[in-house]
Amino acid sequence: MRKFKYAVGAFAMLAGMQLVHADTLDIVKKRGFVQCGVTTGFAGFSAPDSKGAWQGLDVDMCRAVAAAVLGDASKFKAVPLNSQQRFTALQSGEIDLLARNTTVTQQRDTALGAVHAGINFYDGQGFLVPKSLGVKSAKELDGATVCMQTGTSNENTMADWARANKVKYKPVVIEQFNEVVNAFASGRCDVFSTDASGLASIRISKLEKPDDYVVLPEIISKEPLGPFVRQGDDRWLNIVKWSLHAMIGAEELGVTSKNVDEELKSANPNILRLLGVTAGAGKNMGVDEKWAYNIVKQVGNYGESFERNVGQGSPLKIQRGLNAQWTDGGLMYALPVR
Ligand SMILES: N[C@@H](CCC(=O)N[C@@H](CS)C(=O)NCC(=O)O)C(=O)O
Repeated sequence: MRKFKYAVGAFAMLAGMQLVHADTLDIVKKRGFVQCGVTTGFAGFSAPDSKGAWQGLDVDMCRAVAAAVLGDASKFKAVPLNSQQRFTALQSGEIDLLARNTTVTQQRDTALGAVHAGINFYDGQGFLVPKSLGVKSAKELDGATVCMQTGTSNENTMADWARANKVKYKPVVIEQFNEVVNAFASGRCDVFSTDASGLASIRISKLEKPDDYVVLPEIISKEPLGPFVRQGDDRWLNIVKWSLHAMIGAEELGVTSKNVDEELKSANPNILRLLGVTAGAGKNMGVDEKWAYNIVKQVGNYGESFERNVGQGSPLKIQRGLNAQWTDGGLMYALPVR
């Protein structure tokens, strides 16, 4: 009986330890796919295409991690989450990775059991208004009704900006994305305020007559957007972080989905290390040496992903701006693979 009790105790301890030390990399390898938290449908960043396949700059983060860990970018499952649900889904283990236009803030990075793994889009909060409102600048928004989504950083940023600029406004805050968009489209509020990327996406993909709307020139905050993982799992954090840096680094090195096979014979040692011809980086992370090769071959480098999803190859036509490479005056600066 006593022995039995000890055995049960030891088992419980072990189970507890396993929970604490849950190794997402092992779990994902065993499961065979990545559970990736995305939006409920936000064109350019994460939205299903006409065939139901999820596409977007953020979805490419899911695909890159699947390619790095499982050798196949299609081995992920998109878990649609609204703004309010996202951190709970990460905390509870429902998702391995949150890849969904999420602003890195000090509070989110420390107090929610989550930690960011890099920045895949530098953004800022702005305002979308119908042209018929006759407003040219955010400073003219005194007395306006402002639509925002529950659980976004946009609510607080708007409040801070309005206080600092002595602008009075009435917030209309709604939990579901489509409902808040409909409230704006039907004139229940004068203004939609969220990240500039969100405004570009809403204008093009959600409003019947995009030309009847205009994004005001003011950007009132920094919204660095990036993937998040759970705290306490550094091996997994590294995989997500380095998957992003592999995409950014490949662009800097001129390695694309088209030329990656030729680049296996490159004379540049940085390229040979990135692509696993010179071994080491994969072993360091517990994945195949072809991790970054698979990312670039199947998903593309950061610039390819940007242009295809939100840039010139997409309806959004967002300029690279801050998201250009550091060598082109932007902020995208890959950490070296060596
Ligand atoms: N970057 C901001 C805003 C992100 C956000 O959730 N934006 C909304 C409005 S564009 C959204 O993506 N909604 C899509 C959804 O809930 O499915 C944040 O992290 O709080």
